[in-house]
Amino acid sequence: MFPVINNLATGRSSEAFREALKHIPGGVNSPVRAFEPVGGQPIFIQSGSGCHIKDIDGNEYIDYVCSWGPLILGHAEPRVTKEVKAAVERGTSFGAPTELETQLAKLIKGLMPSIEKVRMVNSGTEATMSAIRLARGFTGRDLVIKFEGCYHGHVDGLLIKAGSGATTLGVPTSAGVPQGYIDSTVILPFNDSDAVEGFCRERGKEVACIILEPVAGNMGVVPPKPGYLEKLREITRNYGIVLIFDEVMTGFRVSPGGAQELYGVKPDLTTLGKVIGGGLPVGAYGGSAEIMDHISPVGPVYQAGTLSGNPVAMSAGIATLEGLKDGNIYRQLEEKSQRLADGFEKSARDAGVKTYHTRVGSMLCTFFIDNIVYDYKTATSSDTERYARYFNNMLQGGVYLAPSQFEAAFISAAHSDSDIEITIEASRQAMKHL
Ligand code: KE4
Repeated sequence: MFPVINNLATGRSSEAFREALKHIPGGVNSPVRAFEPVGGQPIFIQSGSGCHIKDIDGNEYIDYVCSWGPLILGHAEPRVTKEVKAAVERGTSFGAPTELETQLAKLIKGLMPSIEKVRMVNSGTEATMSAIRLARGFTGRDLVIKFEGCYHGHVDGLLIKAGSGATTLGVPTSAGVPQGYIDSTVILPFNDSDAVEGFCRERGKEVACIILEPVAGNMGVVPPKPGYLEKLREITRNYGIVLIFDEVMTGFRVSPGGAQELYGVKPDLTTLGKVIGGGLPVGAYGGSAEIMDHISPVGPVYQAGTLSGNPVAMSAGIATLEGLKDGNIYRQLEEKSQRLADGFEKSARDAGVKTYHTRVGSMLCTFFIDNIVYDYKTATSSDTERYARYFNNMLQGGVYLAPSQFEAAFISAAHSDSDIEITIEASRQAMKHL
């Protein structure tokens, strides 16, 4: 049965979007939600349960956005919901320490041994912004190396050749970023360690940090080439550069200990978000005590936040990480993700559609391209119009993918075998009707 849903342009979501446009820039509070790159209008969500979301017209979808990664246990997960409700009833915020912050810090440290101390913030952006300031304060150096297509939130100095919505909406280098920031940010191609080695040979002693997504998830999913992360670790050690793994997306997603566990490469600092908030606003950055003790009030690098470590958000994060301790979850995520990736690939092949598929753990991507993808240049040569048609065919088929080629699809513990089969069938139909 295809299409399943056909009131996307005429229903209540359309009215809600018109109303939102009067009050909110683009009608959305984050650009990637706007649907511009895939045409049409965003659907307004009424509720979510497990791996399903329902829009305000009553249409139901199998969700692979999962709030852009946080909901690895699914929507309205019973344990998370219970802990959040209990926390709210004890008071939502005190602006004073609670034991919940220490509890979440210990859970994070237990899963990422490279982290000896961790500071909670309220978003991935705050985490990366703070980690960079810390690296600069710790080294006394100014330059930051980032990679084309990696996205680290809307930090001024990193909105240069950035991925995610910045690339999707055609502004990889944002307006409003002062020249001084641009001069202190060095952009190199992802997955090219020779480029890093060459730059550091000339100016390595001026570089405070290298920040990267160890698995890029904001230009579509682009895994590191074999040996790439190890080489960056060697170069940064040689030049006294702080290596920052931005694991906001990969943390507790690609393995219990994130990409640093999966690839066996320990960074100096790690930034986190998404999963550690379980759907509430939490970010964090952490690393060796030697570096982290440069942060106020211990050291000279200032960083603060009214709601940092908020007890309600901490409760959601703790319940989520505790929920991930179920030994079968990662095995099941791996199996389901592999089956879905195979199904997507076969649906394209059987329809004669040229695609390139990538997957690391339970984050995956289908590029509409007839060659391999290993960096920003190859990723952005994908046929985004074809992706848009595929996205809309899948949406009409009751499957909610990221409304951009340059994002990831996420699988949660709540996606059942039946959901995966239904999704594969929807993809077969969507590919045939491209
Ligand atoms: P937030 O400030 O959005 O919490 O986190 C920024 C961030 C940092 N680092 C990585 C690797 C990230 O993926 C992100 C945010 N990811 C995007 C989706 N690709 C968030 C979605 C959005 O911008 O609305």
